[in-house]
Amino acid sequence: MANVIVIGAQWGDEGKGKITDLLSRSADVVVRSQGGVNAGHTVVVDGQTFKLHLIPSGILYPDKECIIGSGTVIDPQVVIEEIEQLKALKVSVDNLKISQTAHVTMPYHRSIDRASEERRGNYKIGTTGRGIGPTYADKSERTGIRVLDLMDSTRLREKLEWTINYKNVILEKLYNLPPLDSEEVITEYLEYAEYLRPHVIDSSLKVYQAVQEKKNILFEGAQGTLLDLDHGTYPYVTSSNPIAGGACVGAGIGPTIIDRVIGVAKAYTTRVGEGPFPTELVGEIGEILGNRGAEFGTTTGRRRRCGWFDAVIGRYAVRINGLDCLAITKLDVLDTLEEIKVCVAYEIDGKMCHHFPSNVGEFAHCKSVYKTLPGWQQDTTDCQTLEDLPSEALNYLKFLAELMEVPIAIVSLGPSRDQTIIVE
Ligand code: 2SA
Ligand code: MG
Repeated sequence: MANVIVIGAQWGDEGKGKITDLLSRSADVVVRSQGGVNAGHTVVVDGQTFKLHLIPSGILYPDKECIIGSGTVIDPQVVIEEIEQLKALKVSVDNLKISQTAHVTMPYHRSIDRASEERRGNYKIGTTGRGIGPTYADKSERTGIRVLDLMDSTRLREKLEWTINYKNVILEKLYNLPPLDSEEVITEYLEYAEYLRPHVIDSSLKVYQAVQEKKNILFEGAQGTLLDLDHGTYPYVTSSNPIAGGACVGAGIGPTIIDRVIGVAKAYTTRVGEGPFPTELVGEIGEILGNRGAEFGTTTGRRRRCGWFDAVIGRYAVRINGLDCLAITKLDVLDTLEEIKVCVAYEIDGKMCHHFPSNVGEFAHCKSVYKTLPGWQQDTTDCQTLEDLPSEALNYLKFLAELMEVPIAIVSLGPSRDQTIIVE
């Protein structure tokens, strides 16, 4: 197992939750490095469905240490709700650790996220409205509140009195929203602080100690490569770095400790929120994928846009993340289709393009060039090995691996743990 990063190779929702849950079995420590409660992981264990937002899915194993790292943003209210839900389902959270240098999402972040989206009109991003962008913006602007501020009531009061005064000007003058009462917010957050205090640690040190003790560490990515702030489809991205490099930054470790990077991709493509999507299917097949794949956001319940597999994006994810291999999920969703298309290249202004264009203007008007493959029209949900798969399904997988020039190590054929083929 060693030290492994799992990342999303598309626009998020690739089924990372299931894959990390699977890999968690051989891990001693599971780390979330970036993102906040905008993420949504659905894990099904023994018929029970767990919807997790910030807590790593490794929490479902009592013997794993789960760390919410420094590069994440933490909405204490949501995390506490998540902890309470787990406790109600008799899942222990004693092994949950929260970085003291992670940033905290405050009520003004959520208000500003929603209000600024509204103000953008046609230029809106389609955020999850969870205050993610404004929390990271404050981090960059150096006006953020960190978990360690939350743990010190004097410092919290000092910082929040100043910050809320400043944010109230924005809320009132720019967005015509009611101002926040700093005393109320301070009281609320001091209660959260007491609840979370037993979990708060120096996370980078903890991860390093695990490295020294030769423990197996799994870095669990949230969102996906194309939502990366630097390398995604800007501005239709999230405000963190979901790519493999982001895992090192967010966890506070050096890249030399990473042994393997696994990319997770659906057998087709989905995206939530606004922004260009070359292989999007707006007609009947899009509906079939959406319904068979239950393509609704875990966090916001929004319907996900669906389209064919895009190998240009796949190759880009291989490059940007240095992927060693791929996990292909939801192959079974394609079971009923007569034929299946794969985007092998783009046509941009009459020119063929095999590389993902970093100019979003070009990306917005590129046309997909497809190769059509025969479907298998058979149920694959019980297949346990590659040999069990219909030959067309196997050919489809081989074609994807050839196009992306990386091996496929895992194939997922349904939500439960046993609907999985491990190739190597
Ligand atoms: P934000 O809220 O600032 O991070 O939104 C910015 C863009 O990033 C997209 N985004 C996501 N896309 C897919 N899945 C995500 N998580 C949830 C899930 C989504 C949900 O796992 O199901 O429930 O709607 C996620 N988080 C952020 C978002 O759509 C914007 O395009
Ligand atoms: Mg998700």
